[in-house]
Amino acid sequence: MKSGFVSIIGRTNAGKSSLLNFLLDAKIAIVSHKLNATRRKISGIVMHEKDQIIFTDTPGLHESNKTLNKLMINETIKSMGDCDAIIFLASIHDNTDEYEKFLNLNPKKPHILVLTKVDEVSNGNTLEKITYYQKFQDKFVALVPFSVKKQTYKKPLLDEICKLLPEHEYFYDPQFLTPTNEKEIYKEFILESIYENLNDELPYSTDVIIDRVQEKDEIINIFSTIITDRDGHKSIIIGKNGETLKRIGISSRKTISKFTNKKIFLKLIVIVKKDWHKSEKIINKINNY
Ligand SMILES: Nc1nc2c(ncn2[C@@H]2O[C@H](COP(=O)(O)OP(=O)(O)OP(=O)(O)O)[C@@H](O)[C@H]2O)c(=O)[nH]1
Ligand SMILES: [Mg+2]
Repeated sequence: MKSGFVSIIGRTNAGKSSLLNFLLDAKIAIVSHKLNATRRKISGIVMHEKDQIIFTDTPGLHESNKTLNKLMINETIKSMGDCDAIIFLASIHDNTDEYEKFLNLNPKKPHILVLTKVDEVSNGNTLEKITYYQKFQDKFVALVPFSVKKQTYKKPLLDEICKLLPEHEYFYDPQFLTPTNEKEIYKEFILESIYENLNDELPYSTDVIIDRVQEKDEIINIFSTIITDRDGHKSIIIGKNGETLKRIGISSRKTISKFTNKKIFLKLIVIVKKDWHKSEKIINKINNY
């Protein structure tokens, strides 16, 4: 019996959160075509035959001088050390630069290189890309092509990962889907809905706090605050006659309800805290709420 921790690392938008949801066969992580959707790590427990893998999805690697982004990148770099093995995920469209940047971070744990989104190119292109990466073959333990969309190569990937795990009793009850607190997951789902419903830069000056959760038999009451940094942004989030906030609420409720299998009552309010994303103290407070 094996059990161990695997961090999913890669540049922003590579498909890390999609990979975690796919391996879990459940949605817990925020997915968006917009960059830097994942702001904090989130973990999922996957049972593969007799072994247990605890995957951690991390914020994408990128360069930025912004306080929020720097804290996100720090979290990812820390996750590279807090694990037994790493999956480095690159999109099939990427050249090897992103991977070389990762190698320059000096990963101390063994890693599997996964080339994802192969559904978007021909088999010939995939093979050609694989040959580019062959020159790094003494660095990675295995190279696995992958596609979340086509749902291929799940077993070979999990087989390879299990080879890297230590013999250990299960860290978590195999029935559990995630060790991450449910409040954290509700927060991600509401943020995902903000990414879906607001344009451009606005989601980046916005975050979510879960103030209170009351679980009753059939219904969960969730009281949540959306924090933004300008009065103008608050008006946009609320929208004409509250329409935008209503849309954000409806789609968050749907995702949370699917996850919990319960009816959801969701109360959303919007507050303004000027430049919150420039304050390390406030960001840490939001992340640890
Ligand atoms: N065609 C295709 N698209 C994919 C695949 N995996 C992910 N995507 C898309 O890629 C985009 C980014 O996916 P995410 O899972 O949010 O990427 P991420 O690496 O977690 O991004 P950050 O959290 O921003 O770092 C989304 O639009 C996904 O639908 C895949 O296998 N095939
Ligand atoms: Mg992500």
